[in-house]
Amino acid sequence: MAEKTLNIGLIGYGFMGRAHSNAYCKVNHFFDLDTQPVLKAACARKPEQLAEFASRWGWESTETDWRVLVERDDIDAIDICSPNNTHHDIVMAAADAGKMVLCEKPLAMNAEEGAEMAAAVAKAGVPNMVWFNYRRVPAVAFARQLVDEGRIGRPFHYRAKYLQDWTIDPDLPQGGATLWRLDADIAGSGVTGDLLAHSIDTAIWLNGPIESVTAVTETFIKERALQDDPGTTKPVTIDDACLFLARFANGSLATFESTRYARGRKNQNSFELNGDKGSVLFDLEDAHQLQYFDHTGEEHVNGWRTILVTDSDHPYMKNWWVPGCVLGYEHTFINALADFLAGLESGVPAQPDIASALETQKICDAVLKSAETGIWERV
Ligand code: SOE
Repeated sequence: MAEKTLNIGLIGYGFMGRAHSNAYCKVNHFFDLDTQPVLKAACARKPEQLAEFASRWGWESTETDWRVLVERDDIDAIDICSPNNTHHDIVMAAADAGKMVLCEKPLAMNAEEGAEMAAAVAKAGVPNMVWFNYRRVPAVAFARQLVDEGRIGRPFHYRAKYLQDWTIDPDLPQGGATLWRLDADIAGSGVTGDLLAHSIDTAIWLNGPIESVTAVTETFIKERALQDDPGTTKPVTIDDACLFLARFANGSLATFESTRYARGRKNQNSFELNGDKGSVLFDLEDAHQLQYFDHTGEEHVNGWRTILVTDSDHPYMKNWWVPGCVLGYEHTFINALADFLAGLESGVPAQPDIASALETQKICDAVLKSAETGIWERV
């Protein structure tokens, strides 16, 4: 049984508000932790929807102003699930109030904001984490284990794709409660911050720092109506697609591709890493397995093998079901939260924290800059 409690104040009740609420409800059912999160207060601007959300998930109280939430004495940690243009101000205020911070990705609108946020939490000495949940897919963590075990050897190539298709319809509006990801003033960027930030976080976790990039972006639909004012249209300034080349500090080369215009691709987040001793291939649309090529065995029987990453000695799996029973999207948030709480107990902070997520933000900025300048940019 958990001995301590951690009072959470959650901001935002959309897709991520639900994913995080679920994690707070479940984490102690599956992980042995000293700390039990308490769903203390949920915060959002629309009182009716907020009340419905709070009662559905069991939040004890509500606030409609995040500044009030941050100042509450009974809140230990602020969890930010609101749109990207709110992250900076909330983190700054939360750090100032001495609260722990859990922040959704992308960290910020740009690296300048991110650097201020990293400095603020460092100065306040408050534990913090950015929810790059795909690190917590057991098969992705298992890929990292294979890298650490030296099974990939000297890396040569990294190939990442993050493909979706939900914005192809030109009649889809932008902005508003659900489509703010299409509005650069709120999201900061398009697929670069929303999708490639995930790919970059995974890539630098598996293969180390990225030194330089050269990118191309495209906005396919140039104008969209506003969700909140259908009669008015506004130019679209997000990147609908972004492709970039990168050089890693370890000498390997990478390609990254992301779009919301790949018809038929719903959430294809995939990567392949090729080294002299072996390769790994992961695809979120087959999230329970990892493809592994081992070149160290006898040549005539070498081949790609598909590893079902569900055994109790695979990452995270001893906390879940019996072998062969696969996890889903929501479990990645529970695993992430378990790591955060375990980090509080061990004193070894869960990653990526804000300082580490700033590296991803810097790469996103360099990518967007390169798309403008047309030349290689150093990170
Ligand atoms: C966008 O469609 C989105 O919801 C991202 O914002 C998430 O980070 C990604 O994991 C799934 O797709």
